[in-house]
Amino acid sequence: MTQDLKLRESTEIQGDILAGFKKDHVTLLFLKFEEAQRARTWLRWLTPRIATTKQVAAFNKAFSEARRTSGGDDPKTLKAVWHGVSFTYSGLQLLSGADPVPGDAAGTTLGAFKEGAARRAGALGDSGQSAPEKWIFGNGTGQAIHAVVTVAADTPQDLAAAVTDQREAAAQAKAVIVFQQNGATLPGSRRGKEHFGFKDGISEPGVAGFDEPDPEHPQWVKDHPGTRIIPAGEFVVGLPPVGGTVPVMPGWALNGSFQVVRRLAQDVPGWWAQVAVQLQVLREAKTVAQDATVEWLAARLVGRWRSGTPISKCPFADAPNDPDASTDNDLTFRGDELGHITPLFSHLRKTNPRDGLVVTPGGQPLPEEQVVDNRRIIRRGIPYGQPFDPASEGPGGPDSPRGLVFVCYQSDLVKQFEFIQADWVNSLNFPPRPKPPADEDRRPGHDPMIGSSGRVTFEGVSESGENIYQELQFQQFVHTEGAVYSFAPSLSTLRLLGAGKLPA
Ligand code: N7H
Repeated sequence: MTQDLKLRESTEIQGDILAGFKKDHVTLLFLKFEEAQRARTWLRWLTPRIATTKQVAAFNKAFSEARRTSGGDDPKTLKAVWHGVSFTYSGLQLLSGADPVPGDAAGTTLGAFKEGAARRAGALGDSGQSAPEKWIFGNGTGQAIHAVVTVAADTPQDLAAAVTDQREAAAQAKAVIVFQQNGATLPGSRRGKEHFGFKDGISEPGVAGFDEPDPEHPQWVKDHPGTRIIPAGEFVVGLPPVGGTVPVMPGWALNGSFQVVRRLAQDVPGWWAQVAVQLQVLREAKTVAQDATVEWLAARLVGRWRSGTPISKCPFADAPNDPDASTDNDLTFRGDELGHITPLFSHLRKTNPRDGLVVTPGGQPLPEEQVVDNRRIIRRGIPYGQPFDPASEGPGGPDSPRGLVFVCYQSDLVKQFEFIQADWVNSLNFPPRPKPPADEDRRPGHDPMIGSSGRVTFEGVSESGENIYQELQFQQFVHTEGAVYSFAPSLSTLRLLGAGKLPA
């Protein structure tokens, strides 16, 4: 271990943030405390059980090595149960008896944290069926949430035992379990995929001081071409972010990270039926080849085929048996400024436009370190519910609840998660189309995977080589059913909170 990777040794930063629990079975418990003293006693019991970055990084390394030597199978004897904890604004206030964000913090990450997810919902497109009044947790009018406990395990049995311990501890502390959200990786060939059927968790930012740089391309993580190494301060408060200037933050926040939790329901048959309908529109308008398939269009909405293979590399067909293609993160959108290969509205370009941002007609693409590196998030989501089975009338059937427990970490809620959701996913104009004003009606539109309902512009090239386009109307098949903004503090802060103190 080199001195440069000292974050791998951190016993301060919680383990899920940089290392990632990476378990197949996860439960989130949303707790509300009735009384501060009991909450502090509970936290003193919980703190020694919270996984540190050092523990999780060492385990994940040993696990990967064992898997490599066994030819790719998961080592059955290497198991761990991990715990993480985060607190809402009112949770920190209850534990410490002090205001964690005194004064006016409007417009900053502390302001967003103080307001909470429900009050920020309007700007994020959470309206109609996704409106906070309909949420099953975090809605601001029902039970308050003080803490979110994450329990992660390799087997359902280990998870169940650990969750029972947590429920007993909560009962002793007279805490109410406002909601329990279970999640699990999908079984069999769907493992690693989300419910629509696409491989997830491929592109995560590398973190300086945690991930080893590639000797040839030090801007990338070793053995992960294309995975850029981002300054750790983008994810952990108090460390240097992009640009090097550490923002002034309260003492309790140092070595912690803001956590976003969103329960995102997915209507799988609805979404796929919509893709089939839109393909028909494109065929009738002769904007796509007559033999284009539903899979072909779906891959363009994501930016990758189901296997994970990027369409920028393999535009014509998936490469499901090529393991390198399915984890390929060495993508460029340069030369595809109009989105003829990977559409501008694709989920990939909406959430990480990489090197494909061109703001002036005919201009040069903007460098990623200036415009994208400070907008990254670390995603730790996991599916919930039964996988879709069209033949089932019970669990697995079309009406059975399913979706993604979206979890992400960042050092700034406004600049990172909220910006991606509001200014990229739900912006009609993002990524900007580098064309003169006459083409203004060709706005990319919302992200048709997760964005609000609306228009997107599909662009292509006719057989005679002309640029052609077709408007499509997309309905929303991903809905927010609950959301929480919380903060995962350092181990030192947890110990102080257990004593009723809050470092200012
Ligand atoms: Fe997305 N999906 O199945 O379509 N996401 N996402 N996401 N997402 C990604 O690269 C999906 C959501 C990001 O660096 C992949 O890991 C679904 C939210 C980011 O190239 C797939 C839901 C936000 C990336 C999905 C959902 C993001 C990303 C490709 C909700 C943030 C990395 C696999 C139900 C606001 C982009 C991969 C990059 C990738 C899907 C939600 C962000 C398949 C189903 C809410 C930053």
